[in-house]
Amino acid sequence: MTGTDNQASGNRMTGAEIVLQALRDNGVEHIFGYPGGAVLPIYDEIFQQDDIQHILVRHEQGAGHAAEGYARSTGKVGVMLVTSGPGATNAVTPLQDALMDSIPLVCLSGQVPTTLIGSDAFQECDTVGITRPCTKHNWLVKDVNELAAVIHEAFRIAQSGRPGPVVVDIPKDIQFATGTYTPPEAHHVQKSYQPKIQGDLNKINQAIELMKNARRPVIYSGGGVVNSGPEACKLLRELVELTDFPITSTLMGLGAYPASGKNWLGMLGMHGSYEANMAMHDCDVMVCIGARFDDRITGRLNAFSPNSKKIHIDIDPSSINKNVRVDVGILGDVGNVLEDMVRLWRALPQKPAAERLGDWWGDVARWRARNSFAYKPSDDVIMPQYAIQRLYELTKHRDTYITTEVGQHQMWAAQFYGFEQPNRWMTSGGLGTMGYGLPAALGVQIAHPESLVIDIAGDASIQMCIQEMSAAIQHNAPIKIFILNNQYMGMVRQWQQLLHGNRLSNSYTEAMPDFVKLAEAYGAVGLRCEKPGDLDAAIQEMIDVNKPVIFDCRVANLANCFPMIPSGKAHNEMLLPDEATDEAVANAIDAKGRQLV
Ligand SMILES: Cc1cc2nc3c(=O)[nH]c(=O)nc-3n(C[C@H](O)[C@H](O)[C@H](O)COP(=O)(O)OP(=O)(O)OC[C@H]3O[C@@H](n4cnc5c(N)ncnc54)[C@H](O)[C@@H]3O)c2cc1C
Ligand SMILES: Cc1ncc(C[n+]2csc(CCOP(=O)(O)OP(=O)(O)O)c2C)c(N)n1
Repeated sequence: MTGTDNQASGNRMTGAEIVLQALRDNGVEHIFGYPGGAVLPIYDEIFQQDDIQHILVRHEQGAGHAAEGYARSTGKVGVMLVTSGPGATNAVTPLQDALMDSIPLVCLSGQVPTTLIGSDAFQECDTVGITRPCTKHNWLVKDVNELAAVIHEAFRIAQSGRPGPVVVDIPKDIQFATGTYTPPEAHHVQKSYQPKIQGDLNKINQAIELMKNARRPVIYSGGGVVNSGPEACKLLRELVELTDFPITSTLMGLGAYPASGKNWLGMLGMHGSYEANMAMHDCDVMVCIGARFDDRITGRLNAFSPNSKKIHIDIDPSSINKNVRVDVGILGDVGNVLEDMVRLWRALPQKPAAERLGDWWGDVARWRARNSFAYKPSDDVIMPQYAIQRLYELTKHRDTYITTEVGQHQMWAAQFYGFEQPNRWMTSGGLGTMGYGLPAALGVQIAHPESLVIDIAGDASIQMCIQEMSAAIQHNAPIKIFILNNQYMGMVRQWQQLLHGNRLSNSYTEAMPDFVKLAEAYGAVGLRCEKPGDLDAAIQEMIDVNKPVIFDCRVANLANCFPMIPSGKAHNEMLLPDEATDEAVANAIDAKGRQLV
């Protein structure tokens, strides 16, 4: 009997049927999961219907990251399904990842029967206890008649306000029990969670006043603009056009304003551009839109943008004044607040004179001329930055989505791949989870089957969730894994070199697998490229193959990612490429005292 038949028979259903019907009624088309004893009734229901597609992954961490990629690239809620015990504990990393990056996820987990809870039953763990700190909210459902309402509420909480992950833990006897299904329309929302989305007009007027009189303004935008949706991104572009303020963005906000836009300064922060960080340091008015003053952005807090008035738009009250005290805090959804801001700016009786920003744009031009992403090109060896530049040139006119793993390659991707639109860039920013990119690419490809989906990876990170190649093959997801293979945990090696006296402790990837053979073992296509002159043709081959590909791009082993603001330093103390210590690179030794160059 399908869920629809069940509705006809007076809304009486088993718990497992309720789960499927609630997913359908919340618009779910895909779920990412892995079965086990405590979720078998739900899997049995999945078997008997075909309107929700289940994507079988190879590890629950993969299910979570795939659901994150799916969510970020579509603006919908990502759904994962795991069994009790190890299934639930394996889900912890993606839950925390989604919490830190504000990604809406609903995780359904099986639990041992209610009568066995607390008895150290087989595959029992305290899922709500373990996931409480890494979710926005979680529930253990003990009454089948509450199951539908809890799932509807889970979807509402995951996507409203500051988006985030939620867990619904469902004991096996509740999945078997029969109860009443209530549709979302009949569901009474919890009064205690009603995020404020409309900004206070007085505050917005105060912000306009500061912006109007600014002589050295900067817009610092973040992931919250992408969270708010395409309309918010349009309004951001409109605000920049109207005010002519320079704009930078965090790693999480890339694409909300186009990289080709004339006011674009590039990403800011630890590996951000010189012009973005100098503008943040020297500005007199900072307009922070949907960003959270992360430590990768602020550097040393007491030296952060010392002379500016700060405006902060955020939907989460706990985000405002958390790390940095601001002068005007506007609580609300970015889209709504920007709509008011644009309207009020347009209605100003006297527009501020454009010339007042002349000197400031002069400063920006000088900083830009510093060319802080410069690197030494080579004809013999592929420089990692060059590899990203070529990847960008050969894919920019296509319908492309990029995911990443974590490390230097992630930062080079952020620096050298120009994002023109939001929701095209999926990366693990807050938790920095190696292993994120491959399953996230799978999730993106499931949502966008016709698009080109590329995971820009490092040789170490890719080995953390490599098993999902098998899921990609099974589900005909032709994802491309573009590994910048430098034979090191490059980001760790860079820190060891610059901050730990060149002692490269355990950051060399010995016993590297042959990635081409590995791809073939999974039934995918393996490609390798070692020479700059061969790169374009090899990338083109990767694009043209309609199958999953692992591309082993052999790059310079010891290239460093600059600029870099060392931990605890201020924005104007950043290390630039030509100040990099070539000597230090030359003197690097590994744990066995071997010279590395
Ligand atoms: C190796 C590594 C290096 C890194 N280096 C850098 C770096 O150089 N530069 C950099 O920028 N980052 C860097 N990061 C990422 C960094 O750690 C943070 O993840 C990132 O800076 C946070 O971005 P964000 O402030 O935009 O916040 P997000 O985590 O995207 O948070 C969004 C903010 O917007 C709010 N919000 C959400 N939805 C809405 C809405 N609808 N309306 C209003 N507000 C909303 C949220 O409450 C939150 O405060 C690095 C990460 C790694 C792993
Ligand atoms: C799960 C996890 N463990 C450890 C780290 C710490 N870490 C950050 S970057 C990095 C090295 C990444 O190496 P690789 O994937 O080869 O990328 P590269 O920096 O060389 O581009 C490590 C170990 C992490 N971010 N995530």
